[in-house]
Amino acid sequence: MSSSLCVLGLGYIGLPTASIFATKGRQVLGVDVVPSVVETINSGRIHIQEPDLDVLVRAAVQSGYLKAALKPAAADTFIIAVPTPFSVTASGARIPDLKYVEAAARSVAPVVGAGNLIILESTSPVGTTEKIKVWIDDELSKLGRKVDGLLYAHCPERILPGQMLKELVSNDRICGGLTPEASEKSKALYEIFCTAQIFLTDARTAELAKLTENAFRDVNIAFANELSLICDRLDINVWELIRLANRHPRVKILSPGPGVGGHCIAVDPWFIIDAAPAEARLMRTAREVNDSKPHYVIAQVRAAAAQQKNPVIACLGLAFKANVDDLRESPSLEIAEHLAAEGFKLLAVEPNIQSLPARLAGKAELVSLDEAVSRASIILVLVDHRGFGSLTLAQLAGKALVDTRGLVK
Ligand code: SAJ
Repeated sequence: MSSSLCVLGLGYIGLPTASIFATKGRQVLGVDVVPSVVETINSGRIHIQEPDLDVLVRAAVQSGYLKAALKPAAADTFIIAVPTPFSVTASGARIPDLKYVEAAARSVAPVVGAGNLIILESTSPVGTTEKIKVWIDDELSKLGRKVDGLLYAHCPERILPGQMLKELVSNDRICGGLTPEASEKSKALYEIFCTAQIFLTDARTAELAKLTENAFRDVNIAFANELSLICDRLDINVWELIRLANRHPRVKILSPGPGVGGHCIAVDPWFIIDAAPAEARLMRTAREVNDSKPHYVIAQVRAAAAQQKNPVIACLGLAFKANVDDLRESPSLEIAEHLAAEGFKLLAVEPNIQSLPARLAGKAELVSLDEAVSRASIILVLVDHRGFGSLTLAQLAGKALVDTRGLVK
């Protein structure tokens, strides 16, 4: 197929996607509204952290197939990969905020041409792909343009931060068009780099499928987190319990932790809950269980500190999960921040960052694992980073331990 692309949004999804198409010899214009992002990418560098992404982007830019710009230009295919956050209403309800998707959709109206394919990759509430068509039609009529045969599809990304480049190629995909032709054309496009199976459906099913995957994981993590509270109450080791229960051939309990972070799992279930509040009872409860876990951990640390004279707390890990440097929406950072606000002396260990984020700057010291373990009286394990795996109970003798990840043996 002819194949120039315009990718709107050069973040965690748009940048790898744009780059991989470029390395397959497709002319790609990456669009971002942030000038520094455009400059960084055009110089062959990256503004986000993901293993091997720097190499891919450098190759894509040096080949001449990937360029970045602030505004879209004509292309055969437009891929929208901008954020879809939620906003919280005065009554506390969480509702999806489609302002970035709408702005991206409207921005392509001046440059779309007959038969172009417009793909939404951003995780979105059911009905968003239909809205994109309405927004573009509206913008075209304002511009007095008539463009025939535009095709629309939702093709959600499913790649796991930390393993994105591998999963981009090897994960199965779903292409859900507003018409069968749009689904087929999308499939042909992703076959350029995707070596796994690509399934066709309609746009609404594709939208709900993506949300469902993350809601499924949220509910299952909530089950593990709830078990950890039950086990604490009954004085049972939750890690041993899960290890034993998982010996059943049809049981696969996930791991408890300090809460659920990242930009996907803690957000996407709300898009389902907002659309079907009366029915999505389990998903809402799961969200509440996972969101309350950081407060439970803070209370555990407070209780340990109450037993000591001058407690010094070592927070092991600030990232939202193991072996990434991403601190956004991190329950570990939320816990550290709360403890600092309560006036505790805090040592933070986060091997994946060079300096503390603004939220903790001046309120904690960023130190090595060895220094934290020797100086602290309370060891709070928040992230199961590779480098923390060598810690032993014997090493921590005489100190209080709050291990949210079951790391220390
Ligand atoms: N977590 C636990 N216990 C577990 C597993 C995870 O507490 O047993 C926590 C992690 O520590 C982290 C959070 O959950 O705070 C989310 O981590 P994750 O590794 O489960 O997922 P993400 O957010 O990095 O990526 C998810 C993935 N979705 C699924 O696995 C269903 C990924 O495939 C999606 O592409 C991504 O969301 C997305 O962009 O939607």
